[in-house]
Amino acid sequence: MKAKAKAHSNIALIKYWGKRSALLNLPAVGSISLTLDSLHTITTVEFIKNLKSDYLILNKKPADERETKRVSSFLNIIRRKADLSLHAEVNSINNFPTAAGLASSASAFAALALAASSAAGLDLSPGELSVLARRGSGSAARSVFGGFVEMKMGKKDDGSDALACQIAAKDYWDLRVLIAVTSQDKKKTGSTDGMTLSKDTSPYYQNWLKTSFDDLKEMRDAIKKRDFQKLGELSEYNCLKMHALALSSRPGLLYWNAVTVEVMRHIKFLRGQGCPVYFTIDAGPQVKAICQPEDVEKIANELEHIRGVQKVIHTSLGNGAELIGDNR
Ligand code: 2P0
Repeated sequence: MKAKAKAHSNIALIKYWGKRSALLNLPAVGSISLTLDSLHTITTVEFIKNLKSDYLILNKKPADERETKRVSSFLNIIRRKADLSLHAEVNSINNFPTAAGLASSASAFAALALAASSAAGLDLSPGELSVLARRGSGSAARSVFGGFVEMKMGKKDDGSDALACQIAAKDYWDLRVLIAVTSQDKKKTGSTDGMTLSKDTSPYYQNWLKTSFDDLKEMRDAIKKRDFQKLGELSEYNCLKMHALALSSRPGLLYWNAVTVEVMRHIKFLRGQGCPVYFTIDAGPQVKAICQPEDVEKIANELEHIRGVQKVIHTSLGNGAELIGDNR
């Protein structure tokens, strides 16, 4: 009753911001992402007889109560499905600093969904696994798949059609992402709370929902045609629109710092010089530069020299979640 799984993080080109149901964690909009090879989580789950409660070790340290509770609630979903009453020991390691404001819930819940469901004896299809991972974190539903991924908002109340699917595998198009880390501070408002606030208070929320369909359609088209300019322009547009929504919440949510803005400006400047590079930013201060392999070196060098940029992480596209090691 033990299994080990690995899943990669992802960044959304068309963002998920807003829920149509908080209870089942159903997104109010679809989203499109790239799975990232360099950022991953490896999680081992073992259901053990006579264990009094679930026990979580995060990055080699016992997790705090809040984190343990979140994982335990997620395991309850699996226990119900598998008709299992045992508690589990969960050991999870990220190969990137959790506090660095890089998405960790996506890779964490995708790896946990696969490891825990396998350890519980469930044999889920990738689609079923994506539905399960979504219950832990919306973005985790996408990390079940590799390469180019679309998350469907779904229409059903039970959430069975709110799942991700692969648009294209990573080898379809060799894109690169350079992550400019501008701060290691923990953010004050997490995504879940931020989304609720935007839904409840932003005067732009309904238009965000309405315009999401066109963005998704255009992005699918850009990927189909391998049209880098279109993919990049649309990523920036959708990213800025999401941040405008966050900013227009009450009180306003500002996820950027001064260096974030400086990096955005520099990316625009490089583009003006004929270098094809575009940015996207999640609910945090790090900037992700999207580019093509031939421009990686030049762009990384430029970003590293911006004052306040702490480091630049290079990544190509990664695979979906997979079982690793000896699973019994
Ligand atoms: C995204 N984000 O599409 C967007 C863009 C952040 C900004 O998905 O509440 O941690 O756990 O479902 O998955 C982050 O949201 O939120 C996210 P929950 P999650 O990547």
